[in-house]
Amino acid sequence: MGTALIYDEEMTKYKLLWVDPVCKIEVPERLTVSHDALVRSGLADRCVSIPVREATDADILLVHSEEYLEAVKKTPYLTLEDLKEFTLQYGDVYFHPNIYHCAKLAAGAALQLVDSVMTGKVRNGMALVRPPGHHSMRSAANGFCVFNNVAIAAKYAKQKYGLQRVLIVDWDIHHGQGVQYSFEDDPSVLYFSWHRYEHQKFWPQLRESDYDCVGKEKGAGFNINVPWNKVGMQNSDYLAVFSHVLLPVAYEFCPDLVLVCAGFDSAIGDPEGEMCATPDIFAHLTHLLMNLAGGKLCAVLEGGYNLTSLAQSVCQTVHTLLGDPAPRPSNINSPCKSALESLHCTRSAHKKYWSCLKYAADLPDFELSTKRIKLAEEEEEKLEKGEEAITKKEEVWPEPPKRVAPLVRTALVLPDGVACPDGCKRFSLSENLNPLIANKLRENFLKAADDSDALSTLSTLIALVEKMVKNEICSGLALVRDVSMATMCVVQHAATALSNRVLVVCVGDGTVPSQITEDGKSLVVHISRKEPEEQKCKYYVPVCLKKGSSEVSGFLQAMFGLLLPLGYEYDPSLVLLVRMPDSGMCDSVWQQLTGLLQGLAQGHTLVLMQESEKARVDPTASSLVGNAPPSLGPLHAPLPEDVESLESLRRRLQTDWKLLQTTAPESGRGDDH
Ligand code: Q9C
Ligand code: ZN
Repeated sequence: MGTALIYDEEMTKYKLLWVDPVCKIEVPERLTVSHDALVRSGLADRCVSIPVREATDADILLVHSEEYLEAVKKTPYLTLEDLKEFTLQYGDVYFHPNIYHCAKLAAGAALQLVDSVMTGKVRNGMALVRPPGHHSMRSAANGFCVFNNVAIAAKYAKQKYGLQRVLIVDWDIHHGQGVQYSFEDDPSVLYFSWHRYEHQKFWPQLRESDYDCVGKEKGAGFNINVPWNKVGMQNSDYLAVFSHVLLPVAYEFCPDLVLVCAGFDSAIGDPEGEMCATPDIFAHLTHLLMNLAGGKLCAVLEGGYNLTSLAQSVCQTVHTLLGDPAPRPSNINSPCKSALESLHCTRSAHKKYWSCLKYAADLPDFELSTKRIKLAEEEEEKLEKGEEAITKKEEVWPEPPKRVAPLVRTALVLPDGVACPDGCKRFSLSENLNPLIANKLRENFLKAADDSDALSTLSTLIALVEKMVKNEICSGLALVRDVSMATMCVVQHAATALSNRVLVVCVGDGTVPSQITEDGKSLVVHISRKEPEEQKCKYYVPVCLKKGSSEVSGFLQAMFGLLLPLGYEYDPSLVLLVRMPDSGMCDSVWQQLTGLLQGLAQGHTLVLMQESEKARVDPTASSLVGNAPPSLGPLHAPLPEDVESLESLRRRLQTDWKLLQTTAPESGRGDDH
């Protein structure tokens, strides 16, 4: 199933007609450069192109008042002077005789996207629109926005398709206060936003953008704000918030549809955001959302004012929507102190609403809560002394590397008689086995038996790994007689012979060969029901989860709180996912795990399973080729003892693995940018 791209040149046909330093960055070229970049990279051609339509009055009235709609309707007929005058009643926005038409197309584009995804015409998609939407309110234009495209889309999706839960992820660098106001008391729409805040110093300077505004009445807990109190946030800061706040809550919420307020002013080079996350981060943010809601994801453009950064970020997003493997994450380091403070605040504000956050750390009730006031005072002093000498430096960053998807997406090593699923390639040794490798394998692994069958499976596996490392094949799956031995064999070959870092994720109670983790060339995460022996080194992470009715939530907790951040920080070039015999893991969770891990190592995931698990081949292959698994359903609370042991493990490991942090170090330490 494909990816929709919705765009119409008409939306470039309005612009600022007078001098206004605040509005001059919102230019028609924002759309043309984004679209041109998609065309030039061949991405546009790979998408299903869907026409825009005008949103109807009824559509617009889902969010806006009649008075406001009627007022905007008159703007095409106003003189320049009257347009200026009309504009003045709103904040940071401009009108133009053609903006009403464009605003109807922008909202209509979002609705066309929702329709294409909900009817199954495509799996996901992106709408490139102007004007943006997330700042506009029931009766007010604001922040370059006229109609609230995404809020309208959410209401429309609920009404037309009877959806029960819609998730809105707002990764634009401004707070989408219009979206927040639209759904504040509505538990069926979960709104997540991170935004430049600087303790309320940054536009739109609202008290209600802070972390403690969690929604009202029935909607309490369904509004999540992560305020950034410093500029310069980087990839690690964004990933930490996804891992430790958004993803666990989103999975617990279990949306039927994901809408993204896809603003790219949160990327490096943007004059508004002044953040330092690189465009490739959007490949990861997108990937991480693509396994929710059965893959139903609609991204709608919001901000983004550095034309270079914007075009690159849009391409990264669309690449990922199309299913191309994400590039290796770049610039991963420790989240900065200020980001950890924000993370801590948001988690603690939401702990009473989400069972995945139930054991999140409380805030120290001094300091942080008074920070806003303290900062306001400092700022006044600064202004008095005239300290505010700002020189903006031009940011430079490398262009994201070309993303070439290997010709073969998924190759399978299967015993005769096991059918190869559609869309996959059966992998067998084309040439004769390299005698050197054969000898080594025989020596290392098959000393006792002269088992030609096992030898040929292992050597086929080695050949597969080599092709994956050379990027000729993206992912793989092998049914083997002895997963432990096959694991050893692959790790030794990849880590030693090819000198790559391998992330080994073992699920189930079998024994994991422990000698493979000594030198950091592999990182083993072993998830089992067994109480772990004490931990040997930072490269061996035993995770214990008790079996029970809530094992799904326990597993997800481990996946987002531990595995994902560890994986991102370790940055392997190959992921080996090992399903031990009797792991007892249900298909949908297994598929989520497989899907998530493919965000690492450029999608180079090799799955090993015991020969007896033939029934797992189809579901596993399905996620390896990039299909989104079905939703897991709303989740139960994880077992307290599971959460406790995960939490103590996380706390122990966070000195070695900085992305595991969920609170700011008490003082001094922390690499602040
Ligand atoms: N430098 C969107 O990104 N101006 N709107 C702020 C502070 C308003 C941004 C001035 C920015 C509106 C969709
Ligand atoms: Zn913005």
